Amino acid sequence: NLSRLPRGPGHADEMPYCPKTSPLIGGPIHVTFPSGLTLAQVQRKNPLVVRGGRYRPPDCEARHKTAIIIPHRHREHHLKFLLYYLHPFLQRQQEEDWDCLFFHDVDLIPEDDRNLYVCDANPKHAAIAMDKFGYKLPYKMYFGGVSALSPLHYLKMNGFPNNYWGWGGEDDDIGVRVSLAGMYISRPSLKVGRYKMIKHKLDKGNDVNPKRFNMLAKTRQTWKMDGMNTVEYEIVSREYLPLYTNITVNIGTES
Ligand code: BGN
Repeated sequence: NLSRLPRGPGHADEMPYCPKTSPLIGGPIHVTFPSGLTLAQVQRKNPLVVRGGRYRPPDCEARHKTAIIIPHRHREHHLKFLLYYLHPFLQRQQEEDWDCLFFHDVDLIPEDDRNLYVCDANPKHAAIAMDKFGYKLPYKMYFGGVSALSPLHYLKMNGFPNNYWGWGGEDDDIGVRVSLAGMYISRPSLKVGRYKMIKHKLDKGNDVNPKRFNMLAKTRQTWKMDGMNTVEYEIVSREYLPLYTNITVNIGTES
C-alpha cells in the first residue's frame, strides 16, 4: 500500500522523475558525534521531513521508495545520531517511502553518499565495510548491520527467525535463508559500503547466545517452519514523531 504524501499548494500533479543519479550526492561523509545534539536541532535541519519521519523530494518524482526499519531497545541516544546523518543522506538520494525495506542497526552511520538506499534484484548487504572490522568484510557470509530486502525477497525467505534470543547468529541465519530461498547476496563496493559504529558496551539483558551455533546448523530444517509465518508480537504503541515513527512491540520472552 503505497500511500501518497500530500503535495503542498503550488506542486503540479505531474512532475518529472528525479534524475537517475541524484545531483545532490557527494562522496565520503565525515562522521563525528556532536556533543549536546538534540532531536529538535535535527528537526530544524530537516524542515521537509514530515510526521512519522517521511520525506519526498519537493521538485521531482522519486524513482525509489525505501522504508528504514531500525529495531532497538533503549538506544535513543544512538538513534539521535543516526537520524542526524540519515535524514540529510536520504534527502540527497531523492527518495520517498517505500517499496524497499532497509533493516538498519541503530549504531551504524553510513560514511559515503554513494551507498544508495535502494533495493537490488537480490537481497543486498550494505554494511560491507565497518570501521570495527578494519573496513573489510569480517567473513564471506556476513549479512549483519545494514541490509536491504524487497517485500518479495522477505516473503521468499519466510522473513526472519523468531527463536534467537540474546546476542549473535540471527544475522547469519538471515544470510543462510537468502541462499536457501534461491537468492544471492548483492553488495556495494568496499569503497562505498562504509560505516562508522557508535562505540558502546554490550546491552544489559542481552548476553551472548550459547545456542546460536546449534541453531545455525539447523536453519536448513527450520526456516520454513519458523519465520514470517509464525511471528507473534503485540503492538504496544505507535507514535508518529516529527523525525521517525516509533512502534513499540512486545515480543515476549524466550520460551
Ligand atoms: C558473528 C556473529 C554475528 C555478528 C558478527 C559480527 C555468530 C554465530 C556464530 C556461528 N555470529 O560471529 O551475529 O553480527 O559476528 O559481530 O556469533
